[in-house]
Amino acid sequence: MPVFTTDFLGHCLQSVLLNASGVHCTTAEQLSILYKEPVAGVVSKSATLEPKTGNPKPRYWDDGTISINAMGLPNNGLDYYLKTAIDVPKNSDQLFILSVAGIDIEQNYDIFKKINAFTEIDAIELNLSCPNLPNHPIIAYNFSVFEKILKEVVAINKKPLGIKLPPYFESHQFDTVSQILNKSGIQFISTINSIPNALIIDIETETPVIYPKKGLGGLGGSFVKPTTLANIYQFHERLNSDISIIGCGGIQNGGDVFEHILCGASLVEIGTQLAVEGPAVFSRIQSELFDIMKQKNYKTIADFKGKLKFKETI
Ligand code: RRO
Repeated sequence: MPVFTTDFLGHCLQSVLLNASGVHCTTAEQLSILYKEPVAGVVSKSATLEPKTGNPKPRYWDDGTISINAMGLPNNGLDYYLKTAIDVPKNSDQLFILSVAGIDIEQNYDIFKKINAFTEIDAIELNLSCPNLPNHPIIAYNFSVFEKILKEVVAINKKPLGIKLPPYFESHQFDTVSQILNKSGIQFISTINSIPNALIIDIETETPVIYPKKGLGGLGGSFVKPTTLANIYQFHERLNSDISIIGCGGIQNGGDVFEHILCGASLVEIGTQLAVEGPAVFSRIQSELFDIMKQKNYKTIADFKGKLKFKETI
């Protein structure tokens, strides 16, 4: 069996797989179930300072391949997830990654002040890309606000820190965001969050499939994989080598994980497919990835990480 030598934040991990924040990670029970699977760790549902019920239902839909959601950050509040990090048993080499998403800038500062005291938090994923909060535009698309928040949060924070990014599309966006990230002092990025403000329609009822935001929601699943790969690849080209990349978007099988790693991801997050298939997805995908590595005679993740090849011109 191939050996995993993925080094992430100084941890030598037995797996490259994580759940995507938002899926199977809102309660302590859901997180405890994930730890029993071959995962590198878990990512909790993005927490606000106080518990939040989220948007009205129906707010999630999938057809087994793609998903759309406008959940609106339903979560049990920061204190709940800090307590969960202490209470829920895990293997010593699995990570607890706390996802946080202050609903405004000030709240992010309050959240970070509170987290510092908790040794059980291995890393923080700061979500600056939630697409579904009415009247709250995606912070990571406003580069001056993005830079300001990063600077102030890094000054307070004492934990390994990553940023969950929205998808970007233009090379000038990758240039600007990478410049901000390279001087920020963060340790990793997670790319991508769902593609914002998509619309899926049910022909029979002639309505959108979800209710909030007039049906507009974040798109996930197989359709988003090419956008994810392009984001991983373009950040891998531009970011300092000490900033790791977690890839997230459109993983359905071991081949998809292989592609994420080829583009430069150290770890990957699984969202829609976890919602569709349940926690058993992790052992299936892990063994599919091993099979591909075996066929190609790759012994470690480092053998192919970031090593995308290009065709010669004819
Ligand atoms: O809860 C949500 O509506 C949500 C969040 Br916070 C996020 O980051 N991404 C997403 O697709 N949904």
